[in-house]
Amino acid sequence: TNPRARWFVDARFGMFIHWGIYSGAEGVWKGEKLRHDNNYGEWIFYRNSIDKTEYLSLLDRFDWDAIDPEEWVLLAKQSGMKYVTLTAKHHDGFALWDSQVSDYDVADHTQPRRDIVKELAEACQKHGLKLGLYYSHWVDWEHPYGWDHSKEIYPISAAQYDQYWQEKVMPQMRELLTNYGPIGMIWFDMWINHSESIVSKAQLLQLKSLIRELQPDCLVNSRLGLSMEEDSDIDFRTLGDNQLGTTKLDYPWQSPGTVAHSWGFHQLDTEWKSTSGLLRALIGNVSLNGNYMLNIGPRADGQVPYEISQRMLEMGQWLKVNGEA
Ligand code: JFZ
Repeated sequence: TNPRARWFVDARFGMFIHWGIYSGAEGVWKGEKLRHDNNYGEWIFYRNSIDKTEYLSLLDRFDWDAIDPEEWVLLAKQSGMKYVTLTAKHHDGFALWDSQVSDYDVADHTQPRRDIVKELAEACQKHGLKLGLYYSHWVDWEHPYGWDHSKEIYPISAAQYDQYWQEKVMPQMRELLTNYGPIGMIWFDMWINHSESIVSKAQLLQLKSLIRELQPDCLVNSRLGLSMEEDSDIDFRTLGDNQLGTTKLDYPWQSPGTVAHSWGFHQLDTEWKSTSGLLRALIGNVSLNGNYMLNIGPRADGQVPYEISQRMLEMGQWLKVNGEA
């Protein structure tokens, strides 16, 4: 194993956090349900064709006094998890930190200005957990040239896409890697090969070089858009749905998972998995030397749904009795 990734292989269990403006919509927009079968609450901006400025009005539903990222870290710790990965920027393009690059960020829409990445980074430091940041590089619905499935909206050229890349992705990544202390991993999300996409391999390598330059210990997952086979410098592979156990993996890897179905909070998403089913998922991953990252979708007031926190705490209890935690 690549020495950089050793802590990650040993960690085994982490927390994924999907939280952003979409958490205020809860999977419903103007009385209409999310316009897609998969019901991913965090996709509502795009699925329901919401206007970029109107989308920001969902921030009125947020209770900024109640929101405390330290509570997420404490839940992770009590659940036996060793790291947390927050959606610093999801596909909607809204940054959860104080970004100088764009005013589509939380600091410019809160009074006093909030920086959720900073608050979470400090809580992780305080409680000894590693910090991961999800950054949607490939897809950004807010930027006029940031949407790769260009044909679905309007065509964009490679030059326009590169403009998005150079003026938003690169400088925002520089901010995240400069202003928040040590970052355990940047978690990218791209589920097709770059050869089928408007993003170029050169752009992906440019981004990876920036990470290596600014934070040499920071891990990069395969959903940067480069497989471990294509680039041996990728630190771990993120499996897709139903890939567990289909290939023997002799490098670090991880499965992300949810407690119900949607990643972001969704009021109609209530088919909760059982604690024993979630434990079997954890054990199934760990028995094959992998890693499991289980998701919370906090509400607009920052609260973690009881159905999620209860199951995670039960898993933490099981690990206390049976594991090394
Ligand atoms: C992506 C995102 O679109 C989604 O909103 C969420 O953040 C999730 C963690 O990642 O969705 C995916 C990407 C890849 C697969 C499934 C869902 N996959 O490969 O099976």
